[in-house]
Amino acid sequence: MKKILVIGATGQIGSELTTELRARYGNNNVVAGYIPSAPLTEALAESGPSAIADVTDAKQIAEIVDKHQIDTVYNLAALLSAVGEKKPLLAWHIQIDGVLNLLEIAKEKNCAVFTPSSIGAFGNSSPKDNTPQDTIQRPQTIYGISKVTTELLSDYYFHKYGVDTRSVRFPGLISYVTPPGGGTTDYAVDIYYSAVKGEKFVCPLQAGTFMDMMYMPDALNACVQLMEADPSKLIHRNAFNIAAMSFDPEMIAAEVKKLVPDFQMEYQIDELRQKIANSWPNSLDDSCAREEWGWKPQYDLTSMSQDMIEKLKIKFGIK
Ligand code: AKB
Repeated sequence: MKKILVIGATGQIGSELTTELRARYGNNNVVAGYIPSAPLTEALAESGPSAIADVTDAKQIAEIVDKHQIDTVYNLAALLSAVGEKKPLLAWHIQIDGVLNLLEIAKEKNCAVFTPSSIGAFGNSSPKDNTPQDTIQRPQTIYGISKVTTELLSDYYFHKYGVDTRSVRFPGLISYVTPPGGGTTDYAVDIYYSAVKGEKFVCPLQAGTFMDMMYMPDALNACVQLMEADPSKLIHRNAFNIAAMSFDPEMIAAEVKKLVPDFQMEYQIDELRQKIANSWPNSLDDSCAREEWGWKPQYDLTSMSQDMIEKLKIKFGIK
């Protein structure tokens, strides 16, 4: 049985991934790593072991790995794209120094490592449509720079030291459980919350801004499926393009309106987010992930919207 540490277990992905991993591998085999400024929920604290795990503190991470005999680390600590632009040095510290700490520990203690990359690892000079797996990556944000560096380090530690590094380039992730914070794709989560609460949604991105998005259950499956994949089949050790759907604000608003007929949206453009979104791909080519480890998403915009609205109504007790 695997012994897993999730760093960033209270974040948007980590909170659900920790629960999913505990269900698959047993509660006691998954340590929820968190920092005091983002404390554990009662559910996470009570369902299995936990530890303060600041990825920038190498000694602390090494001690957790030793104490719990960890063999696999999911590292989800990150500042997302928009907030990273406001705190670039902190983003660098967490996403470069932190990743390097972890890879050194993984090399010494023989752990597999998953640190996600993102569509943010591409930039203005990357092909916009059906962006290939291997292409130009010159991002304009510190978030993107840190993700490209993580990809290169993952390759380096795999080829030089045999560390079992695996990763995906996540699109915008949509979930009704833990809200994201400080991302460029967050509008595609916020829109559902506004619709269910009967509020007018103020969209920060222009109509016609296309980006790849994914429903959280597919994202969680991607993490687990990739970490379970036959290593001999994996040609890419930096990060795989994965995709499920691509839409712009008009398309998601139309889908929401089908389910909440009174829904209304207006535009108030956030310049920083718009600039970042303009530099990212419209859609990714995920054929390498499909071929090398059988990636296949379950949700499209319609089925995701139905589930989001249904689950949010339950969450807020709305009939
Ligand atoms: C963000 O918008 O910063 C993230 C991402 C696409 O990596 N959701």
